[in-house]
Amino acid sequence: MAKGIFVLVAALVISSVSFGEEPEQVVKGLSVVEAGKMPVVGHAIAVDKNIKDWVGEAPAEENAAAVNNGEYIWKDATGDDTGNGKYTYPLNKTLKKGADLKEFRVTYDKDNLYLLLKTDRPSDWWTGYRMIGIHKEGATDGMTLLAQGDKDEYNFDSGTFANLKVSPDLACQYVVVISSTYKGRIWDSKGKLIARKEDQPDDTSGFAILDSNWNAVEVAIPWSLIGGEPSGQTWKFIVAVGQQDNDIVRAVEEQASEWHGGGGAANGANPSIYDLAGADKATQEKELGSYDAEADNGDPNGFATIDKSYLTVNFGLMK
Ligand SMILES: [Ca+2]
Ligand SMILES: [Ca+2]
Ligand SMILES: [Ca+2]
Repeated sequence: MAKGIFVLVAALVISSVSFGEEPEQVVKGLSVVEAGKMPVVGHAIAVDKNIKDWVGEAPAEENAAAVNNGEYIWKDATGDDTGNGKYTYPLNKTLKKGADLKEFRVTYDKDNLYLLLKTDRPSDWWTGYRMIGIHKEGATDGMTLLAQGDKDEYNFDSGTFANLKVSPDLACQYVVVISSTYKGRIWDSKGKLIARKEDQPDDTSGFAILDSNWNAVEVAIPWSLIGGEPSGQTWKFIVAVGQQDNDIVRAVEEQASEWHGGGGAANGANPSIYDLAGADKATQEKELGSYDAEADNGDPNGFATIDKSYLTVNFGLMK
């Protein structure tokens, strides 16, 4: 009898293994270099507040990349939203989080580049200030200062005011910024504003931005706005996340206060960016901490420089 029960139990175990649910697909995380060699096939996305059309599986590991189901996917670490390692959030409860990058995805079709940015969800509708620098490999023009803006104007059309620059190897042909749940700007290699989205009659046609649940945003950028389709090209993306303040970046100061985070420099030369894509926490902290605390306020020579925190996307040959 005991033997009979054993056989029965063994048979049940075997059948549950054989006919149980399929294990979830586990996608192995790749380094930025490895993923940058894999052509992304691309597929269409509807910018419609629903992110279910992003069908790629994210890698299992944090701070790792994957190319899956026609998408480039970077899975950023959770909890690395500490800027130079010391940044804290403002004290007001509506601004206590919201600048922790979780995922950055890229895909495309013949008309548009599509981006998805996932972050942690803020306590209120103050979604983050998300900057995406685009460097096309082989391009000779570009700006190393990421559309800083004119201090006399201090508005979203003028620039980012993020106190951030990139190394000459990463000089950007375009800088895209997403602010709030639906607004955006694109500047070109000379820092000239070339596209705006504000739900106004003069919005740039085709530049689409829609938020989903305050923790993900879909973006469509027509190829015609950013130099044409990238068939066979390799682009680098510099992705930086901060908080927003009247649609420019919210300054991180030396001491946290109700409306400003702390952990920066006395003179305000530090970048107002909490998180980057493309590198581990130590590298990110070093890069966001590479400002000159003695430089004059607003002097780009003192700004932090991004050199290693980027993603490499290999666009396949378009048919
Ligand atoms: Ca969608
Ligand atoms: Ca993060
Ligand atoms: Ca990060």
